[in-house]
Amino acid sequence: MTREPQPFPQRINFTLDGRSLSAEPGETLLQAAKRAGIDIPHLCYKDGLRPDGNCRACVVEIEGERALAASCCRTPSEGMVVKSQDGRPRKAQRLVLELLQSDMAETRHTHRNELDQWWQKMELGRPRFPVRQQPAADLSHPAIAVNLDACIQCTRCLRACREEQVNNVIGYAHRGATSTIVFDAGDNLGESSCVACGECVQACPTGALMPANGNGLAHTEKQVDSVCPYCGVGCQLTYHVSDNRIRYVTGRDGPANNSRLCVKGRYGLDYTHHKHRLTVPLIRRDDAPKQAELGLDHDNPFVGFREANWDEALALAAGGLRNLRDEQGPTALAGFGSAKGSNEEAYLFQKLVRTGFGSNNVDHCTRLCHASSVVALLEMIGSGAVSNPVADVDKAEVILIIGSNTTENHPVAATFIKNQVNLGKTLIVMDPRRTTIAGHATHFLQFKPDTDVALLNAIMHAVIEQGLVDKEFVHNRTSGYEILEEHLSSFTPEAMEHLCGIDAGTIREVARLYASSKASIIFWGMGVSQHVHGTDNARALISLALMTGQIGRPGTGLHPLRGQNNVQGASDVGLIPMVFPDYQRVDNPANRAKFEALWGTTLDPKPGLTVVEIMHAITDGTIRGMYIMGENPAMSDPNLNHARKALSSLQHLVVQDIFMTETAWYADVILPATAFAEKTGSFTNTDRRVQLGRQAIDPPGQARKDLEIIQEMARRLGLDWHYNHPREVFAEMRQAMPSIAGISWERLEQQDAVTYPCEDEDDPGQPVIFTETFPTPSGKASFTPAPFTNADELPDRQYPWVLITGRQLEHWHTGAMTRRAAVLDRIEPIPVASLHPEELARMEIEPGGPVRLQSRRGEVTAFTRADEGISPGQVFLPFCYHEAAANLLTNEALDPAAKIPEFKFCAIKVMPASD
Ligand SMILES: Nc1nc2c(c(=O)[nH]1)N[C@H]1C(S)=C(S)[C@@H](COP(=O)(O)OP(=O)(O)OC[C@H]3O[C@@H](n4cnc5c(=O)[nH]c(N)nc54)[C@H](O)[C@@H]3O)O[C@H]1N2
Ligand SMILES: Nc1nc2c(c(=O)[nH]1)N[C@H]1C(S)=C(S)[C@@H](COP(=O)(O)OP(=O)(O)OC[C@H]3O[C@@H](n4cnc5c(=O)[nH]c(N)nc54)[C@H](O)[C@@H]3O)O[C@H]1N2
Ligand SMILES: [Mo]
Repeated sequence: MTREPQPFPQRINFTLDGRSLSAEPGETLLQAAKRAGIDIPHLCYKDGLRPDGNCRACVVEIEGERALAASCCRTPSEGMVVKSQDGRPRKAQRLVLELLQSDMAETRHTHRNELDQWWQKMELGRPRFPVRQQPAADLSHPAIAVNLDACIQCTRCLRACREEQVNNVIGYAHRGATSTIVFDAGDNLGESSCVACGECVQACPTGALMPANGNGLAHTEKQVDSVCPYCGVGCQLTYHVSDNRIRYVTGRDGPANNSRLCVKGRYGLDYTHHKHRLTVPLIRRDDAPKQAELGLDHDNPFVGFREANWDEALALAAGGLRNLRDEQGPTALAGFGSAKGSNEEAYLFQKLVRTGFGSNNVDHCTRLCHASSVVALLEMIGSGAVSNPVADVDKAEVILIIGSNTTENHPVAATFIKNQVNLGKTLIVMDPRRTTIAGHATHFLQFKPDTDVALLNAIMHAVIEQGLVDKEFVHNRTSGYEILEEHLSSFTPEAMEHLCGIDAGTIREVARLYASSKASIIFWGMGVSQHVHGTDNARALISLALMTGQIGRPGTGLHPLRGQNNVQGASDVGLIPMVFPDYQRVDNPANRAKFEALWGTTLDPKPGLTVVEIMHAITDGTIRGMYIMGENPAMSDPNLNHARKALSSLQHLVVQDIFMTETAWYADVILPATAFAEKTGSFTNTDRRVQLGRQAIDPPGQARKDLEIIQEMARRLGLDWHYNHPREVFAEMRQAMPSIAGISWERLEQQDAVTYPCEDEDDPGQPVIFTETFPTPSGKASFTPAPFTNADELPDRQYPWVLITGRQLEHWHTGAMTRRAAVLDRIEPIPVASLHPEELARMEIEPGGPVRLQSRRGEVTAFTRADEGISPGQVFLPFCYHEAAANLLTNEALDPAAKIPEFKFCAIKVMPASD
């Protein structure tokens, strides 16, 4: 490709207060001054927000102009002469600050009041003007305190809320002296549609918006840069710490979040300090029933356990596993590692199972998550990794989201998508529920659950029909297209519209938009993957991208949004039964030889069992002992009555967690581990970006670092391991994993984020992949046609409703962490089931009233929420509430290729709780 020579960007020379300065193109006077170390007061301006120029604190005098100019909005022109530090502009600046200061109440809500800071810098005296009438405080929101007596109406909060996060809650109302910010239609914040992302708090210069409960007032001793422990977006943040407590958190300017956070990252980290933290090793008492028929009593969780010292607990924990291994062979054991832990922890955990237990029976929650996406991706394009980072949406013309409730589950990623919609991009959302992101879509396809393949095949049919196949891409970069084309011939939009519930015209339009745009990108989530035909759903999506050539360039590709903060990393480092680190198959002799040499041992050539298969193997009596670190299968596995029975029938169970989880109740030994903020490690986000989580506080009581505990276990299983720091584990990982060979620990410490593939230390990392070839033997991608099939269990007369399970913004999976985070639990304290209001009316259930949900496998009672976004005949139930555990109802039927269970569809009955 030949490139036009780019003219060197012209810098603009101008004079400020007698100094010759030069500005970058587009740079404002204020920014150029700041860079040169010249202080011009400013309040309504904040880096990252659109300059608004409303406060006039930053006015400057420009030679030849009569009116003073707001330097935050004005760019210099060549030869401009500007004055900011004395005379007319300085007088005006002082007057503005004085007027604002006289409106401030006596009480301060923050120590970092920017108005006060400028006030001191400019050495101003007491304001001369009378104080205005002060508005009352609004303390109705659990996360955010509103004290408008400190508001200077700079509208930074409004821009943060509307333009940055696009949550559209804060507005500006009234005129003149009564003008004020408002929430929605003037509601109290607590009753408004606020999602508590706290971006407004971070933006507010005066403390008018602050963390509730005075948390933001705390003086902190140290600040520690880290990342968020919740989802795969990988937001960088800073902990503000004093007395070994995280006092509050601010967003850091990381590549995945540009300083933005969501409610969990900003207000949800106090689980770390919760009184339920495990602080001492626990051992099941000899007199306690082994079968854990203690009842699951959340008010009395420690019944049946006694405290032990570490030596005793570790001896028993590892001894029980060792005995089973020696007596019954390696396959009597299995391990679940964690996608909440670091790469180093996950790497050592799978190495422990493979070299200490002696089998490949190691898996983790990825099996319940994107396993089907990964199977389809590996099969068709040779790699399970995302092709482009989320941030690439700025280069896309069309953004397609399917089966992902992005605003709730990847909230910060969603902000970047919403930003693009505001710039006029096309957003197509496909989901059986009208979620918040659907409200931002230009095209929302509320199709029938379980019919992804019908809809996607019809879209592909329409692509062919409209002559929009990218023939050159298909020819050069793929094989097997003819079989796909033939397969699609019967999937006409007309034939599919009744199946999927989307009219043929819309199918054709969406096909045209997606296929003909310069760059289209697809994001998908659990709505696609968690079906018995999840792999086929993903295959259809991948085929769509391949046939239209919408992959392999900036702004165009495939992005299965990764869920847990480190599910990408845990998978990469081999916490999967069929593959060693870097997806090297265990049944390939060359791979095995390589790892046998690296680890100095012999390895099992047989792929191990997956999560749900392990539960079945326990029931069958083949697996007798387990080590579970940082997972809560007694809440997160399907058909819990079965899974819990299996766990309780284990001969020996070791659980390593930070809380007494439902899973821990079945344990023989419980090892108290450290929470995210109490240890250091590397984590890989959904963009394939490796980032550092840094230790900020010490663990409580006798809790120990996961990395240490794994090693203590390993030594007692006969392995001579001595890694003194995560960096030593990372160094070994680099030897085993070509994809991260170029990332050193030092580089992570310096750069804070490095994207892989990163082959050597000079490689800047590759955010966009598959640009020339696909990592398959032929270098080409291949098509796998997907047939349309139904869910395993369809509604019938006895169980006529469809149950969809999933998530809520404020809670994390099984609730272990977020239900112990005060603000999050206050916002969503009780189990809710969402139903269409007409259905509630028909059953004469008041919204908020209790409802009984029953499947062939179990029953729960939850409180209803009227939601027009869900279709009649369907119920949406989050799985975070132990009082109404959704997985008591779900079906454990598996996708045959990926072994992922069908969390997204099963048949239930619904009745008022009184029946
Ligand atoms: N707040 C919060 N955020 C999280 C998590 C959390 O627990 N809480 N968990 C993290 C993890 S591990 C993951 S995997 C992600 C998951 O993130 P998402 O994939 O967004 O999660 P879900 O809520 O499970 O389901 C997504 C959507 O699938 C839709 N759906 C249901 N049935 C179908 C169907 O048949 N077809 C299609 N196409 N869609 C369907 C649902 O209506 C729902 O909107 O979130 C991550 N982020
Ligand atoms: N019905 C239904 N079920 C589902 C899903 C669904 O959509 N519907 N989604 C599935 C998906 S996608 C996923 S990813 C799984 C998630 O399932 P799980 O991984 O089982 O769920 P979590 O609640 O995230 O469990 C994490 C555990 O790690 C502990 N923990 C946190 N930090 C640390 C740490 O630093 N060290 C240690 N040792 N422990 C720690 C927490 O206390 C918690 O017990 O759920 C699956 N189950
Ligand atoms: Mo997940």
